[in-house]
Amino acid sequence: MTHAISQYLTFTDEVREALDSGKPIVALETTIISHGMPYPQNIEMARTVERIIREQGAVPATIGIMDGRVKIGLNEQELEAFATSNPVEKVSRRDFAYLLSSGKIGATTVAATMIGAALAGIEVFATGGIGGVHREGETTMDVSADLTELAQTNVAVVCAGAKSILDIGRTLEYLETHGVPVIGYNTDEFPSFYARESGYGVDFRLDEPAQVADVLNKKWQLGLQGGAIIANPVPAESALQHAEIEGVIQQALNEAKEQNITGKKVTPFLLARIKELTAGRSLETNIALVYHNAKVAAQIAVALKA
Ligand code: PSU
Ligand code: MN
Repeated sequence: MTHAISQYLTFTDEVREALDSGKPIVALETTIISHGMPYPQNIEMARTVERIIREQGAVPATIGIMDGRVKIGLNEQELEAFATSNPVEKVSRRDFAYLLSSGKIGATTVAATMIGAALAGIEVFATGGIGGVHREGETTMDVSADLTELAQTNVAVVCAGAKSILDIGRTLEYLETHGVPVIGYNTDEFPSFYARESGYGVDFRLDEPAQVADVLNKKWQLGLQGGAIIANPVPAESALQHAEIEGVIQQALNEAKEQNITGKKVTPFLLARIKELTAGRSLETNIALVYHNAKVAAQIAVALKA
């Protein structure tokens, strides 16, 4: 890493040591903590996810921006700050340099966490769901910067697919155009976050961490730039039914439109309304799928070092 880059990164001792000794590491995002879930479930989730990754023999690196630095790994006090501070900026690629310059606290999205992970040399990242092409995105042009990041940054993102607040078909078309492989982990169908199904297939199905690691190694060894999506469905016992969540999503989308919610506020607004409208059931599902993604991501990170 060049000095120009390293002067902006701060590592916890645990992550520094793991990088130096070639141990498997899994990156985690902070937007899911600051903007994706309410307190105190967010801090509880953030701690548990790190524990799950350690149990699998990998090291967690939760990434966020604070004090003009990209933090690669957060200590307990820093995790608390992301869980409780108000406001915390939501940082995507566009916002990244401004946040460093301002010294404000910024929670990184999938896109910005991929940037941080790649700068640090971390290849695997676990999250909940990715952003994508929004419904009516063909007219609003609301397409998440997560997709353009996946097109260019070499990090594998383990997620439970994309929420049906998005246009999943167009999201997959976008990923295909930009050469991002969508790997179904133990599934032939692309999952829709709360539900295990979406009606859309995946590009390739793989059932073992070593198989995923082999594809990633070959892709990157060949210099095929960009990330990959490892789509890991929510465990059946925690899943919601597609039909059951669809009405709630439609209502949340209508409200966002009525209230003229635009730009980066759209996704947090929809997430919060869905949680309210399902009386917290969606939150339980959300937490369960993040834990499952963390476990699978850690297994893939371990396989990549084997
Ligand atoms: N989808 C979720 N939960 C989340 C997000 C998306 O189910 O917390 C967050 C992620 O950080 C993702 C971001 O990168 O929202 C996408 O925001 P936007 O649509 O504004 O790009
Ligand atoms: Mn958007």
